[in-house]
Amino acid sequence: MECVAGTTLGEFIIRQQSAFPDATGELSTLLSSLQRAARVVNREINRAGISDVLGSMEQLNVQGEEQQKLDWFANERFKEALAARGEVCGLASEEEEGFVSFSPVNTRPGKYVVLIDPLDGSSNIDVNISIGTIFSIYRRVSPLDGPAQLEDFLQPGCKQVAAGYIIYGSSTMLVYSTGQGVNGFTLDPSLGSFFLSHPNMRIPERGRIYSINEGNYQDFPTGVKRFIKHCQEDSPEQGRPYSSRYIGSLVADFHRNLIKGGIYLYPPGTNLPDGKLRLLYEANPLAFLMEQAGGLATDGSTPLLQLQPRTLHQRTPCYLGSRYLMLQLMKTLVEA
Ligand code: P6P
Repeated sequence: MECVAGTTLGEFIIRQQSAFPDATGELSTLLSSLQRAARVVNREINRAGISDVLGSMEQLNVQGEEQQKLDWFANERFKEALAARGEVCGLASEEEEGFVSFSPVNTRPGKYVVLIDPLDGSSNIDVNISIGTIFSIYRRVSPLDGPAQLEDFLQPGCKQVAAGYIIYGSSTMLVYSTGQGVNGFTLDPSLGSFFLSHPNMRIPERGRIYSINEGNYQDFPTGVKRFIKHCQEDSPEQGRPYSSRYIGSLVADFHRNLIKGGIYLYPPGTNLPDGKLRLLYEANPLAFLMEQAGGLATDGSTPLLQLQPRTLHQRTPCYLGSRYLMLQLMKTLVEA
């Protein structure tokens, strides 16, 4: 599909939908709902220092993590936006213990379910580091005439119909895919619209960046230690060594590596035997984007998109990145 810069996200969604005659427009409306909520969350993030939304809610979320005020705010805005139009029958969120079932709008049951990390990396809010929203969309598998069921949410990542993220950074971007490649849209705050700024995003085949919390080095599997040693000793391009770049905000690390090339690693460890990242609303949507952009995504032995989820908040080891680096990593993991 021809990508014309200056195209708004809404125009792009409509043009992409017209490529599928059987499209009913419901997914397009769903994506537009996400866009509207993103604008509201973005405004609140940008005012965080002057409005009373910084800091903690003085309570733990379902993960046992201290819930930031903006975590709660973002969760409520996306939940409201997705419940309002009728395309979505249910939502699973990092901030909700169980999934939330939405009442049908105009008796028309929603065809889709959405899984979301409403504000990933929120511990970085108070220090003004980029944070993000990550979303994953599936067509429901339970009977259309009833409420959402758990099976609608526990589908393997390869069944996603769309996935993406919003990064609230030096500029605010919405990056998503419906399976026809990855496209990035930048918010023009003066107009309140997202404009196509990064058409057909492809991750560079190699890249020189590895992203991992090396503070956990002693805990890494042997293969990961060997891979890091390879990065520190080898030079992917004549004389230009690899660089270690780790922000500690998943969407920011992912977005940089998607554009510049590189690899993001969150391995298992003693205290986190399945790693830290959540399969359903962090690893799977980013794996979908990574594969759509020409990269690879694995848990160290299986492609992430092939994993059969067991529970809503299950964690997974997560390796995402440029094809060359990922093949190097997997070779090292097998040899270990
Ligand atoms: P660590 C933030 O809490 C997050 O989920 C991701 O955004 C980030 O990549 C990761 O955790 C950082 O974890 O253990 O390195 O601080």
